[in-house]
Amino acid sequence: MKNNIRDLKIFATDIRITILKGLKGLGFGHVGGSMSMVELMAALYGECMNIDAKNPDWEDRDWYIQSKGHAGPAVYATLALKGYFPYEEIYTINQPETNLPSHCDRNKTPGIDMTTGSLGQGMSTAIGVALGNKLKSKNNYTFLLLGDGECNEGQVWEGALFAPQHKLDHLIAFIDSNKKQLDGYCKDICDLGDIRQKFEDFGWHAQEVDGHDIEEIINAIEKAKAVKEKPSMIVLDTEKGRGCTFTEGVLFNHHVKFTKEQADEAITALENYKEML
Ligand SMILES: Cc1ncc(C[n+]2csc(CCOP(=O)(O)OP(=O)(O)O)c2C)c(N)n1
Repeated sequence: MKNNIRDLKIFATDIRITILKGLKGLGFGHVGGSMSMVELMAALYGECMNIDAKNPDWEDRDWYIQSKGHAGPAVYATLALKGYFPYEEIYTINQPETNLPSHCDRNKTPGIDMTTGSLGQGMSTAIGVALGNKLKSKNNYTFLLLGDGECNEGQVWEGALFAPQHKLDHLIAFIDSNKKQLDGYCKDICDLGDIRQKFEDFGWHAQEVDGHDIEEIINAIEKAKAVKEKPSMIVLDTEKGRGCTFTEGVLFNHHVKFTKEQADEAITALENYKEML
């Protein structure tokens, strides 16, 4: 590993703090699904991705497709901390004239590789990018994040068939398996069953790890990079709303309203946690 794990945990905590700072002015947002994917952001942008914040369109960069586009605040917080744009822009999330709309838009935000929001589409785009790079004999990776609720979309399963057939071994996908979608538990709406096993059965190299353990995620990415002639799926066992005092353990925490006091309390708790790391 290039970085030590403590630094990556601090980075993850700063991502959570930045999400809250960014949404505090509005008092609402997709907090639940943003918080559950934070350790993935820390692993990818803190350790694993070959990127250059000063040159976001660099042709040979690793790509990141945020298919669950409603969790844009988690990506914006990460990009702000990495210096893709001035940190102060985070205070404009989802406000008029912003470069950081509620759902990700590649024409607005430096570092955003796909405009998303309609669930399922990221799978097709990530495959297109990975296939294009393979045809050009490039070695860069395409990383893709899907939600578990998003996996109810048929488009995901079309891609699940296509990627192994075309041996897209530089496509590394993740599912944020936080067990919930917009209006309840995934198992009550359209049960995915053993989603890791399903991707393995479709011909993917498929792993499952603790999605809040940065080291486990990094190790899984290293394993995925060593696999030849198969795309990789890494299922992240996560908790929706993780690490935020007013969403953790709350049943309906997909899109939440909160007060400035609640945001400040959550930020203080995270600052205290950071001190103890
Ligand atoms: C095609 C499509 N259908 C419905 C929606 C509305 N929608 C937005 S978020 C969401 C739930 C997504 O759940 P999941 O993928 O598990 O995301 P997470 O829990 O990680 O936030 C839904 C149904 C959408 N954005 N796109």
